[in-house]
Amino acid sequence: MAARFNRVALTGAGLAAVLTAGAIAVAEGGSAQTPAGVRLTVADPYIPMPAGDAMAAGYLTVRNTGSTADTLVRVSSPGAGSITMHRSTDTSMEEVDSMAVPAHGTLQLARGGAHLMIMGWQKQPAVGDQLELDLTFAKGGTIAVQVPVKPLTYRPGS
Ligand SMILES: [Cu+2]
Repeated sequence: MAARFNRVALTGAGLAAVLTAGAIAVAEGGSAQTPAGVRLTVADPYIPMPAGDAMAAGYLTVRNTGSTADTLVRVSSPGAGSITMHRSTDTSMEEVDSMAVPAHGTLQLARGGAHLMIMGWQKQPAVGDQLELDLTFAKGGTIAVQVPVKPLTYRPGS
């Protein structure tokens, strides 16, 4: 029994070390000893003002300038009860568990494509408000983004 517990503890320690290495790679970039790893930035986040009070979509672009692919595995917010990841199909949309962020690539959430579905707002959103989204990646850790609520007709760059 004791041996078995030891093994579990060791496994946990190994996992923590891997996560720490990932976090260092994000903070300091690549080095000679570690691969360039995962380097993530988030651009152009916005939420079109929802028509009703039920739900809103969230759009943003995740850029990975590192040489290691990553995966968006969870999105949460202190200001909303439920945030799910959706991809669009020809006729509708479906929830997915994760979204890939390729090495030297982008994950783009945009109108007509993949998006976040935000429900359970703590207060009715208004244009000009900001909602914090916490994006958790399998390797890159969690990035908190302040996402502005924009008019329904808003397009990034306009
Ligand atoms: Cu959706």
